Amino acid sequence: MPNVVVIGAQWGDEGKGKVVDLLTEHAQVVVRFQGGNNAGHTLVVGGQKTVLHLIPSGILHPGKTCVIGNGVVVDPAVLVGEIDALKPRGFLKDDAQLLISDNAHVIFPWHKLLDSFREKARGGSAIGTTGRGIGPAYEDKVARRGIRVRDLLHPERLRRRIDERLPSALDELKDLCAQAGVDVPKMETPQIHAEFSALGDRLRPYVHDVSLFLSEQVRRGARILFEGAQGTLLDVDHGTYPFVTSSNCVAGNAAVGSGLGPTAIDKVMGISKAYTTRVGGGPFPTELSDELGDRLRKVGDEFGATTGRPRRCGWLDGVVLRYAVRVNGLWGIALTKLDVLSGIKSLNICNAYELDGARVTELPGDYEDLARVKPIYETLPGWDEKLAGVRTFDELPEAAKRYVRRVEEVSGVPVVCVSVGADRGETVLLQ
Ligand code: 2SA
Ligand code: GDP
Ligand code: MG
Repeated sequence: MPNVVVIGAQWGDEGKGKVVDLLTEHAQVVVRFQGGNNAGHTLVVGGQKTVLHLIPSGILHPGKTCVIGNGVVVDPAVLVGEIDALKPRGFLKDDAQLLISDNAHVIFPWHKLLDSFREKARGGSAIGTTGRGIGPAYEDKVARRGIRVRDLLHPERLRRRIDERLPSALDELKDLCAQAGVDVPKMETPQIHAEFSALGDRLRPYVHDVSLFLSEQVRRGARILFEGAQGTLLDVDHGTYPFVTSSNCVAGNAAVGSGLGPTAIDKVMGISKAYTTRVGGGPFPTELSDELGDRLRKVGDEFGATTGRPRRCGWLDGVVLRYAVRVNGLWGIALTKLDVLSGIKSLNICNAYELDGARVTELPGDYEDLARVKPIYETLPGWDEKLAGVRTFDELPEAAKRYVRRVEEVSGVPVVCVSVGADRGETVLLQ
């Protein structure tokens, strides 16, 4: 297997964690390159479930190196919690298995407070963020006032940098708290400094120049897997702006967010559910706000892996898939959760939209237009058989085979793998 980027082809939660865990067998290094602990990546191995938020989904494989790249925003308490939860279970025995970029930016308490209070202030037009401080942390990075993982290791610098940032964060919070009619939460440099330098001490053994490490691995011919978080339609440039996350989720960012050149990437695999989900606000043309949507949520267990929020569910959207193929340069698709569609009499796939009386086959660029489109569906026969035991393409019911083949035609790229259950083994490889 060459160096592969695995990205979400929809609005996230496509099953990237499961696919990355599966592919790790064929790689030596797994890298997260964007997002933070807004992500929830679920791995099920032998019936045992692990949800990861920051540590790459290769960590259940002993001997594989997991890397948190410079493009990630790190909540150090969450990361320490994740490390501490893995170790008693026998994972991450060797600390050398985890590397954190010294250039990754840190999420501080003001980021989380700003995230939550701003969402409250937005009222009905809220983005529906995860409240983890992701947006405000990326804002500080771009505004050139962020504090990085490397700063946690230098107490004096850290104190100075908290001192520099805290007053303006408090000013904004004061306004937001006044609007919300609540007291401003207490935040002072000494407490934050003590807490974050202690966390820095805990993380110290893992902090490295990740770009240097990765380039050395590439030179030696190690196979690298890049693990995307969220999904293409949540990308800050290419998603349904402004209902997006604050990082680039598309494959091109795998290089930037890990400190490698784009020539290190060989292939890009997109992950798509056999239907569509979205969590948070924003347009979703194929959403099913009826019993069928409820059924997909129940059978597919569609609840946020980080916040527990119910996910919005709908039919597969071919316009979205083709767009994901284009902006990521997808070579193939891993189609997940096909099992969830069992028992539905007929299945819709959206192939185009109607907008102001015209048929459009590309994604409208403005969210207000996307909110107005009417999906144009084609209907395929469903199947009753349960798919969890299926391991080869030939074993799939004819209607399921037809559905998979239609996904290939609509998207224009091959389906390279079909997932029929949450467990690592519940997978059908086509290529
Ligand atoms: P944020 O917190 O600033 O990144 O939120 C901005 C938008 O991005 C969406 N977003 C996500 N969408 C799907 N899954 C995500 N991870 C969790 C999961 C979500 C959860 O795995 O289920 O538990 O709720 C994720 N993270 C961010 C978010 O909903 C906003 O629309
Ligand atoms: P990620 O963010 O893309 O890693 O996806 P999440 O972990 O947030 O959400 C995917 C959910 O679907 C998790 O609960 C997985 O365990 C589950 N899952 C993944 N693949 C399949 C599948 O093929 N069938 C079923 N039923 N569940 C799956
Ligand atoms: Mg998720």
